[in-house]
Amino acid sequence: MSFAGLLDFARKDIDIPASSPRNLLKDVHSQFIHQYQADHNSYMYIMSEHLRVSGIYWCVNAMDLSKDLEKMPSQEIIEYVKTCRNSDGGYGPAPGHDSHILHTLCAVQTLLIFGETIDSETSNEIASYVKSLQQEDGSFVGDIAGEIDTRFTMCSLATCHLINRPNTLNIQKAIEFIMRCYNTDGGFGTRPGSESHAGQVYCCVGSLAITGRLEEINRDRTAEWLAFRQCESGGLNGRPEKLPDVCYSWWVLASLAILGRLDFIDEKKMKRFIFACQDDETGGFADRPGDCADPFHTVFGIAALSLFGDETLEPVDPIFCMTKRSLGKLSIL
Ligand code: GRG
Ligand code: ZN
Repeated sequence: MSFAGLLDFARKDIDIPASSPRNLLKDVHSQFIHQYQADHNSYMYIMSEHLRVSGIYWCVNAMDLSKDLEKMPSQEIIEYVKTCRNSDGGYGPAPGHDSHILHTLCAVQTLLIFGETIDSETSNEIASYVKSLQQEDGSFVGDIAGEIDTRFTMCSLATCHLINRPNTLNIQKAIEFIMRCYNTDGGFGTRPGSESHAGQVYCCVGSLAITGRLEEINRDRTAEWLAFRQCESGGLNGRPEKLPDVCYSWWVLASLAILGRLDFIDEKKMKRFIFACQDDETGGFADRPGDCADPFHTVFGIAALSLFGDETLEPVDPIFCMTKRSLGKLSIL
């Protein structure tokens, strides 16, 4: 490899192609999402059964943010999500799959986006499932496999908040565990001693916000670590020396919004990167310009643009990643 080639390899950023889209192509994304969820025979659909309920939340939320929720087959989706519920009170990704906190939160979010009432008995059972995941040290496992991760703390606290059962969990211990994952650089990791990662910062800052404990951290220090995620291209990475990816537009920007520091990011450059991740032919957003679009990067790309106040989109809540409309215009910030 030439010296110039080596330099290019070491440079952790991308060039935005001159032909990239420069504004939001909202309608083509609604078509992309609608088609994705309707085509049950596609390779992508069949291969993603293990994350189906999360996928449903990404699609339904993208449509709600795009003011196109009525285009989704609400009854069919609600019935499907309900069949994913297990006798332990949690939800799996598909019928007959074990419960997992990631899918339990996504199931609750999906039902609430459609305006479904979760009755008191169901809420109690969900809360008891979530409680069963909390460990002695305050941390949470995601399922019976027993892995501990700050993602599962955020999902557990968010689920119990959304079903109005916040005191089911040991909040003090949950926060003590989160604070053991707070690093001196201002970021948070998956577990005590783990490297700071923007996804985990979102989970930990979100957990502190849900429990009203943001005063535990130095907001400016965390916001500075987040602001350093912005690359020359305008895109954001998840940690130092990594490539930018459009989903970090959400994880980083939402964290900054929760911290009241959105202005730490160069909005113009960032929007340029987000717009460039759109596929103007198939619709949808990819992680980076020119890659293959998928519902995960589509919802988080759209949600980030909503945080910047795009008027063609519904306003999003930075903690729960749902429209303020579906949360009843309530925010706990
Ligand atoms: C949306 C309310 C709500 C809750 C969700 C599960 C969760 C809570 C958040 C996940 C946050 C997270 C960890 C995001 C990162 C996702 C991602 C792109 C992981 C890839 O990690 P690496 O190490 O990628 O493969 P990098 O970018 O570091 O190379
Ligand atoms: Zn990504």
